[in-house]
Amino acid sequence: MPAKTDEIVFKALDSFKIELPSWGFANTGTRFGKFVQAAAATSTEEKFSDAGQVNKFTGCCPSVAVHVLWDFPEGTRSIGEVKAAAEKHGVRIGAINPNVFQDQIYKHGSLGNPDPSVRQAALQHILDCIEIGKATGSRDISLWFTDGSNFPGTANIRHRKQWFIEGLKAAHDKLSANQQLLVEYKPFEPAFYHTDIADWGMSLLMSRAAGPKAKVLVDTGHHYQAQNIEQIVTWLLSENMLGGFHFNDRRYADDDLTMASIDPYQIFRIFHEIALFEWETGKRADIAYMVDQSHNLKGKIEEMIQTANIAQELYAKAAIVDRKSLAYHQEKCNLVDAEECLKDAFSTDVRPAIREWRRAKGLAEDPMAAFRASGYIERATKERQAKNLGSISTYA
Ligand code: RM4
Ligand code: MN
Ligand code: MN
Repeated sequence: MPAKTDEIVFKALDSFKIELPSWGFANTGTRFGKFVQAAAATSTEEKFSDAGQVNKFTGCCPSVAVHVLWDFPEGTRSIGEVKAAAEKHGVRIGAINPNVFQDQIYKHGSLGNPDPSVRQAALQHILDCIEIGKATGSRDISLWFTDGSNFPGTANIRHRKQWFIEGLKAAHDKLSANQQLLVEYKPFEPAFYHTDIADWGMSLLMSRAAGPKAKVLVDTGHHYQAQNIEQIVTWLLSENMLGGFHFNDRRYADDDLTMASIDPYQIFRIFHEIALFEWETGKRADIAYMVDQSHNLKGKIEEMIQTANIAQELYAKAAIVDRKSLAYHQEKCNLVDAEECLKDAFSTDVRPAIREWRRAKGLAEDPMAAFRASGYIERATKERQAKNLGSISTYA
């Protein structure tokens, strides 16, 4: 690989961080059942401990997104304890995810519920999360709503839209100067007729209505089949409205499989559009890269290391696209040459350069092998198996 390519890869990796979700370390399953893993995290502290391992071996995952209901059992009263646990394991608390979907009151929605007292309760929880974010120094409040309906005629879609705007505005009002709202969309599930924030356009309108510190969050699993996600990404970038990503892969619906396991070219194309935007504008796109996966079958820490590895690899491949040639070929409508520009970069084996980058950073060349050799999983199994096998697992 030419020295120049190595240099580009090094620079790209230096700037690339991806946030881990606390919920990726606990036992999860499908609606049909859960296969409990003996070594899975059983507490918020154990989730941080596991995330700390991923960061220790990959060097690119310094922060952990938290789900407030699952990680802050006492709400704002848990802040001190949770903060201390993160510090102890060398990770930072990242995006704060409110949970306005699990409580019984949310059967017919949260901010879009026809009952004003439920809307108020949902707003109050989001405001508590904003306070938690202030206390933990987290910039992002990451909002995902299950709101919607299952049957035609059962909900007033326009009223619900208005209630959402009111709620998001009220939340936006309470942000500190360095906080922001990320508004996630999803076309269906759990609602199967209409979802209040179903696609990026709705999310964009909601964010704009909420205020200047609200942006769109793109979860790669939250689209209809065949949707061109990288086009959404470029449009949001050009509108300065791309706030962040939840990465995962899918084949059918919101499958939450390992990032790039089904279609690595998809993630490469997303990273390429971001790199192209940064190259053309000369400015860094301020994007929260986050993982949102559910590890039901693979070992959770191993799956997360695998995810961090592939994320780095695809980010590096996107960085080495010959953008000057690409621009030339696009201009001349040289279709084959333009396409080959992307494919050349995608086909380049950047792994030797990544290994070298790791060596230079004092990291293990092979994070997975180093983790396996560390004995961590054996220790965790011993410590946690009684709790895991003896309890009915929850999504938290
Ligand atoms: C949703 C969505 C949210 C995540 C929950 C657990 O499908 O992706 O981002 O917080 O799952
Ligand atoms: Mn998500
Ligand atoms: Mn999802």
